[in-house]
Amino acid sequence: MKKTVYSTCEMCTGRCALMIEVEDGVVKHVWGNPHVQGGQWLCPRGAASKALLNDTERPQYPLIREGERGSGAWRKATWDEALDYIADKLKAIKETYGARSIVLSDRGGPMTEYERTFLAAIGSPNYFNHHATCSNSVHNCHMFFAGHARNTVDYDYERCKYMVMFGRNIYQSIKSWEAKAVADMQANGGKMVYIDVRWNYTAAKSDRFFIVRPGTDYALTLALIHYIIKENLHDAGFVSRWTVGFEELKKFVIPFTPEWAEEETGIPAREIKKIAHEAADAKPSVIFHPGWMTAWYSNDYHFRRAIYTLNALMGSYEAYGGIYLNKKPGDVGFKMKSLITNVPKPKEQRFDGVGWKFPHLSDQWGVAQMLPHAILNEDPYPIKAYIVMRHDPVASLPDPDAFRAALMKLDLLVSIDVNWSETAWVSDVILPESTFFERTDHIYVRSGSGLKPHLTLIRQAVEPRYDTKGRGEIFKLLAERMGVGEYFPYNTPEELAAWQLQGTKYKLEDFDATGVIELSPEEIWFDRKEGLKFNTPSGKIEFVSEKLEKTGIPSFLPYEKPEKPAEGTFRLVTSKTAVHTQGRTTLNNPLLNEIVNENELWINTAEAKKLGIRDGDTVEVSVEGYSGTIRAKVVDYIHPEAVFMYHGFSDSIPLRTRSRRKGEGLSDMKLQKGLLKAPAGGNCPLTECIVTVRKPGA
Ligand SMILES: Nc1nc2c(c(=O)[nH]1)N[C@H]1C(S)=C(S)[C@@H](COP(=O)(O)OP(=O)(O)OC[C@H]3O[C@@H](n4cnc5c(=O)[nH]c(N)nc54)[C@H](O)[C@@H]3O)O[C@H]1N2
Ligand SMILES: Nc1nc2c(c(=O)[nH]1)N[C@H]1C(S)=C(S)[C@@H](COP(=O)(O)OP(=O)(O)OC[C@H]3O[C@@H](n4cnc5c(=O)[nH]c(N)nc54)[C@H](O)[C@@H]3O)O[C@H]1N2
Ligand code: SF4
Ligand SMILES: [Mo]
Repeated sequence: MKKTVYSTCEMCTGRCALMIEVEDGVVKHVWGNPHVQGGQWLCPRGAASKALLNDTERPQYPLIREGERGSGAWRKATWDEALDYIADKLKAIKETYGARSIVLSDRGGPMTEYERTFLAAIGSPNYFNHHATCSNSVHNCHMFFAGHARNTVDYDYERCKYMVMFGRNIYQSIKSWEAKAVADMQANGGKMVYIDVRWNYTAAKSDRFFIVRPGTDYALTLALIHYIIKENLHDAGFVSRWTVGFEELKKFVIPFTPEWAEEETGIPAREIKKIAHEAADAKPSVIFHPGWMTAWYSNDYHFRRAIYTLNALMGSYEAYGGIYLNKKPGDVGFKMKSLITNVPKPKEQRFDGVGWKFPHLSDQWGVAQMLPHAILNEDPYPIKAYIVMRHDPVASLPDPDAFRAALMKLDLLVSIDVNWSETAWVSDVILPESTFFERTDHIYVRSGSGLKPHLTLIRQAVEPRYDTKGRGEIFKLLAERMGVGEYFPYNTPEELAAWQLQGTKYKLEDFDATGVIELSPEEIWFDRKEGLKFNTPSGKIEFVSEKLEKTGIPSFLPYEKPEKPAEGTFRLVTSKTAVHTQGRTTLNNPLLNEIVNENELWINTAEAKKLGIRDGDTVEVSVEGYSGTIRAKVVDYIHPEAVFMYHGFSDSIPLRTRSRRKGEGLSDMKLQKGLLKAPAGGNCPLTECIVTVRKPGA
């Protein structure tokens, strides 16, 4: 029998809408959902998702550790046994040290209700997610700047006339629906300026591309602000209605001329002026795209404020072709029940200092890199148990040896994953989750549904291939064992959907036809004269934020030159290939591994020549205490101060035979030694990493 199941892709967290073709209980093919946003594309990883379902090299039943942590000695357990084991330990830990000694992290995003509800229900405030290595500082900055997280605003790409992107490799670090929207923008005549420290596919597709000196984008944005204000190129009406602190901003940027920025960034002053004029001509249909990954520099928090300032100066907020505030179901009077809002919020202080030591950082994301310090020093209090849900901190945070060493001191470490993650490998219990083909999750408001909010969910297409369970069942069963089962008011995903939709006119079956429920047939735009909703104390965009200044952080930060690496040393820059997700997630996927299975170190041609390195040579890359070798890729289009490699690749898990094939390789995270730190925005400063490159024997 044939059927079509509409669902959501989980090969990364882009959450593209899927159409899955099933025949006689077997997935035949996976397509983008043609009913969503004019038809969804899939990237190579989405297209290869069937191989994850069929992979024999994923955990197939619950496992309890038998030997030393990390020794790879496991015993097969039943679900009852594994869940009892976890609950007994958690109860004992809670009894002795209090609920706050239990921490939980996940991948973040809208599909996290079960685990966050569980943690709050047992009384711990200590939820955090992966954002310390992704966009913490972008989120935290925009909260104080405009009262919104990064992702509660979105971009009206299709109608944008001019976009400037700073290190947002949109055509390679893909969210398919977003890449398509940008392609549509370019097809509609929109211009794209791209700024990166190296060439990549996005650079190739842009109208103008500039190689910037690593870590100096802040100088570029300050000069743009300086010139825009000096030449009166800004949207004066928007600025006076919707911002506070313009006069202070104007004064602050006086020294930052385009000529000064040319010295810092290497981008000619005339080009900086040209960007300012072109953007101003296109305003307000302009996007200064804040991107994410320049979040990995220490000065990032204020660089972000500067990028968002440019959008405010252009009047792009809530303008056609600009940045808009995401529309929520509440904006069309729709209310859906959620598990998490039913639980009282735990009141204790958090382990990571968020809300007290770091009053400007949000508990929505937390600061993961504080965990090792807290475990090892019992500061501010003992942490004894850690549940890791769809997150692999050992593969995604810098300095994995330091992180792993702290995990070894825990009384309980549990990983819930579909793969053998690096963190799972050192856990006490692995709970294998059913893949997104094999489970139905709770209903959520689809990200990217932006102007027309719509609901969707992951829906089960086939029976679980192995002895795995979905997260809805896992956390319900754990909650029952912990005596807080009342917060999980369902027995099946269908019952949960009915509970969520109670009091609305919808039913689960309403998702059958297209995979989504559109809550608004028309785009919703707020009135730019009176109706913008900035959740700041002034209700406006705050160039000057008294609230921020009260936490000891200035509204404006003077520019500081980044360190120039000494001869033979380089700033290590990392990012993603188009066919893999993050550190380990898809590396062992049989199809994707076939396409890309080896890493390279990009190095500038002139610098390579100085070091006697030729294209294809094996080179040694080191920091104090760690070194490894990798093949050199000698290229013209990378800044001479930087070397680049893709993230992940080195794989230490013997059971993953495909990605392990090339041995442990060179680990970018191990090179990022000592970077489990938290500068102003809460991000790990991953790019503050200076490595030595040499030809072995030279
Ligand atoms: N050096 C360096 N470090 C980086 C990056 C970089 O470019 N360079 N990128 C950073 C960025 S942007 C991010 S977002 C983080 C990401 O870091 P993580 O959040 O740790 O990475 P993910 O690959 O998204 O997934 C984590 C785990 O989720 C598992 N998983 C996948 N699908 C499912 C599922 O359906 N259920 C369950 N239970 N588990 C699942 C995967 O197998 C994987 O083990 O890494 C960051 N770290
Ligand atoms: N295929 C694939 N797609 C993905 C993911 C994946 O793992 N694989 N992950 C998803 C996730 S979680 C995220 S967060 C996004 C991330 O998507 P992006 O924000 O595009 O992040 P990266 O791919 O890390 O690319 C960062 C770029 O910043 C550049 N860069 C480094 N230093 C500087 C600098 O000083 N200035 C400037 N201007 N540029 C600099 C790097 O060279 C790199 O090209 O991608 C998402 N899409
Ligand atoms: S970007 Fe690719 S891997 Fe990520 S959700 Fe979309 S199709 Fe899946
Ligand atoms: Mo990310």
